[in-house]
Amino acid sequence: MLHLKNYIDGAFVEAHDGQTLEDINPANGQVIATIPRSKSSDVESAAVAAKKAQSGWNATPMAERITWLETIADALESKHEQIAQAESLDTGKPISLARRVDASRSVENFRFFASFAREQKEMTFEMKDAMNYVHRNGLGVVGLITPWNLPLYLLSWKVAPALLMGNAIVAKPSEMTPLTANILAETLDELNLPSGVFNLVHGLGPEVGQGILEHPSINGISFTGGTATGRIVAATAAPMFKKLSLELGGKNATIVLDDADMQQAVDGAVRAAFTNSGQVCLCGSRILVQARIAEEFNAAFVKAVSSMKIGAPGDEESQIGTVISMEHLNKVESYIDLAMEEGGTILTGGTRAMTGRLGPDHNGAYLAPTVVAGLSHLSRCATEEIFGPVVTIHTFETLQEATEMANATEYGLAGSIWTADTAKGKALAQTIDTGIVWVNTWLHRDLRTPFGGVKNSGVGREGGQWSMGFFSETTNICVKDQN
Ligand code: TXE
Repeated sequence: MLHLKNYIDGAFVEAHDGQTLEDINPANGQVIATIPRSKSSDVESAAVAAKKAQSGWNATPMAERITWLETIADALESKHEQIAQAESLDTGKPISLARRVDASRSVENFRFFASFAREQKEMTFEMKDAMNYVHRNGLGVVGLITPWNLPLYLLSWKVAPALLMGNAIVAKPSEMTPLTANILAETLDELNLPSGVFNLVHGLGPEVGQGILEHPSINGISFTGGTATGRIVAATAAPMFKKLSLELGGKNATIVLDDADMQQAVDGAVRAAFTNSGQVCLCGSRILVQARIAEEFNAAFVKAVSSMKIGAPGDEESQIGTVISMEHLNKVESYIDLAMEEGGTILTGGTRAMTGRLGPDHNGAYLAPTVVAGLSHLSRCATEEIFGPVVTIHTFETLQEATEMANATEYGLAGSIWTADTAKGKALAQTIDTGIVWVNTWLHRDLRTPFGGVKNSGVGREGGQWSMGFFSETTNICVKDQN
């Protein structure tokens, strides 16, 4: 069993009071590791170290910071398999997914921000008698709070631009998935990143997370997690005038028009619904199908879903592993019960999986991918974020109806449209109130583009210049001509 520590001011340390928490393997309930159960005094140490280190880091030339990102990318790439294994163990996701998505994207995040920054030109505005130079300084110390579904993917998505722009960091990963944040800390330590530039404090949200939100020396907060927690983050940080980026939940629609390529739409809808057992904020957890093809689509979709291979996270063949914990499994199952009460019909799934299996993966948090039909698009199951392998399927007649149904939730993160007519798809996309809509694809990301939600899915945008903007203060230097 591993005993993880905090990483503060360039050293691995226990929580001040020595308390620990257990990190549980969702596939078998066994303890993988202990982590410090830190408190606000540990956050204080991290914030002091970060504040001390930040001015030196901010003064490091941008070109050197870019080289740092490239060096970090190379070092993480050399640990690709270690990262994938740790992520699969911690989250219960299939190892193939952890390799393809989590480990690869974590490396790519550092590499992307390095190459993107290299392409940037200094912004200037010329006047008749003066020149204006737009300058970007680091915000100062930033707090990065991240969830359990894509642990290092989402942490590195924040760490890379934060370092690039000259910030020092106090990071808190989810207490349920601390392993890969620890690998990142070990990597930065091995590379001798200046002490205090990156600090990692493990523990619970209401203890460590809250400590970060409230700390007066932490100037900005980038948070990814649930909408309910996002409200607490905003309520705490806003009166302190901290800069805030909130990436919150989603209830995304997959809209299938009657001219869509059937096979492409089915494959896309399956991937959107069940990648990472539906535990991606971008997952398409509501499928809206145009009436003329509904019967054919539903049959093909259910067939594809019921043939997905559920298996142990470490099994190379698995397409669906566990959800994050037994507690979360209970929450997801409560939505299946609710679907029955709301008048729904289960077309496939709805039950735990792997329960009869002997061996170490017995009794894990496995749930068969579940498709529910017959519910109103206004039902709770069709409007609340379930964040598990459960999808509801609905029918519409006109495009206007599709828009109304897609927009009938408090969320506005993402969505996808499947059609042979891309112009029609693009026009329909403009009527959907979400931060991103994909046409004939899903989770197809260009890291230069703005990423973020509308309505209760978040505040602010990340990606390319938006991340660089968030993690900096933009100032103007106006130099008058001397002649
Ligand atoms: O997320 P939390 P949870 C959704 C999903 C899920 C629900 C709850 O619907 O079922 O949120 O999941 C830290 N101050 N998403 O409870 O609590 C916490 O320790 C500061 C969507 O795991 O939002 C963790 O590091 N921080 C989502 C991080 O916030 C606090 C991904 C996120 O945890 C805190 C995950 C506090 N008071 C869940 N309380 C997405 N959009 O991708 C908790 N935290």
